[in-house]
Amino acid sequence: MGDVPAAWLPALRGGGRSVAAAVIVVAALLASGCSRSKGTTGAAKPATSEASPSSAPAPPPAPVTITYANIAIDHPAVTVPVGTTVVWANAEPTALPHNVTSGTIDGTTPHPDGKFASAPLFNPGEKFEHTFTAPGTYHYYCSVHLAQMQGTITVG
Ligand SMILES: [Cu+2]
Repeated sequence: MGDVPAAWLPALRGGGRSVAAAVIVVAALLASGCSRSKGTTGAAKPATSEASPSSAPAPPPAPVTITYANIAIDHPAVTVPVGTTVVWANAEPTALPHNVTSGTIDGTTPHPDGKFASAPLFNPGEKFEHTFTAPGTYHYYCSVHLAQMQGTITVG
């Protein structure tokens, strides 16, 4: 214990044993209360981390893969839900690059519409992907093989 303030001395001398005891009890409570509050704070952390959101956002639709092989599109017309990521994979057995260009072909004249486009050429083993966030009908082609490689993605 530290020094007792001078103002308390008369009470202590006057047979105030209970007052002295009360001072000790208060001091003990303050000391233990201080350490107890630290422990409580630490114990409270796991409780707050257990809180989970009541409604998690719906997961995005599974990706859909379109394969380019033998200068052809395996699924030239696909329908997917909004939010789907479409992956074009070049699976040619030999070194034959392709591309994905959004737009249509009129006869032999391509009309790119600028909605999406892969690199000018992507090689066997490489991929291009695009996520469709709005409903609609999207046309695309490979500008290297206009006649053989045209497709449509219907989103909705
Ligand atoms: Cu091609």
